Amino acid sequence: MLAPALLCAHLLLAAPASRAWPGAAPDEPGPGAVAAQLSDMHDKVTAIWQQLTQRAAEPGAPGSALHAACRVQPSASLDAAQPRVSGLVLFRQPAPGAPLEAFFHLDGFPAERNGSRRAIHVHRFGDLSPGCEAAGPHYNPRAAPHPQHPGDFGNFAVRDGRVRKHRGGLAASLAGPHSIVGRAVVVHAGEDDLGRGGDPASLDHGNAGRRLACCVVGVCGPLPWERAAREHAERRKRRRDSDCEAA
Ligand SMILES: *[C@@H]1O[C@H](CO)[C@@H](O)[C@H](O)[C@H]1NC(C)=O
Ligand SMILES: [Cu+2]
Ligand SMILES: [Zn+2]
Repeated sequence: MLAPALLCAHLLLAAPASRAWPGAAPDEPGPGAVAAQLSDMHDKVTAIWQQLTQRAAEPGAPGSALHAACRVQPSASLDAAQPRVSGLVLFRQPAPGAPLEAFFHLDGFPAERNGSRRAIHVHRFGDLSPGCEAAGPHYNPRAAPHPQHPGDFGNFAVRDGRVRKHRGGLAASLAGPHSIVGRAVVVHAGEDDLGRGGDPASLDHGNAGRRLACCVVGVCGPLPWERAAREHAERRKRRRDSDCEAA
């Protein structure tokens, strides 16, 4: 029972400081102030959680990074006309609270739509048995509009039916109260309008279209990430070499 007691003590101590919002009347915080307070409280809880869980490993020390994998499978509810997209999404976070990086390896997009862009997001639920619709809406723990959800990864260009992409600086986390572990990664048929669609749905899910494929994020060891990083480096080297030959 030590941890919850500690948490409460910290929150009580933190409360007076978090009331002083610039521009907010002291006794009637507006909706913006409430959102800011919630956000501030989340940051504090995350910090406390980190202190409680980082006894074993210092951040940045070898072996302290968090890893997760998501084995992408075609949605069980697809009709015959839809492409069967599958692949692997890998995540690495150097420490809880640090920015997340990810590899997106996907195959099975129609080759005739070369250069098309497809949205990928983290959705709320991890039960995908009836199809990717069961993943529910975007994972949105802070009640923010799209595309400010932690798992709004944006659009991915398809080349020759494939996505091979490394992204860094992602807002999602593999630890803490808003961890994406156990939730779903969903690959869409369409492009994310990134909140600029001009309709309410745009601020909800970006009008990214059908759900082609999905998977549940699960904790894993460092080996899949190391292999993907090696392959990524080799691909870049090959591309550099062929650019040199062309020049
Ligand atoms: C698809 O596009 C990429 C560049 O975006 C190009 O290198 C490749 O040759 C194209 N493939 C086809 C089949 O047109
Ligand atoms: Cu989505
Ligand atoms: Zn979103």
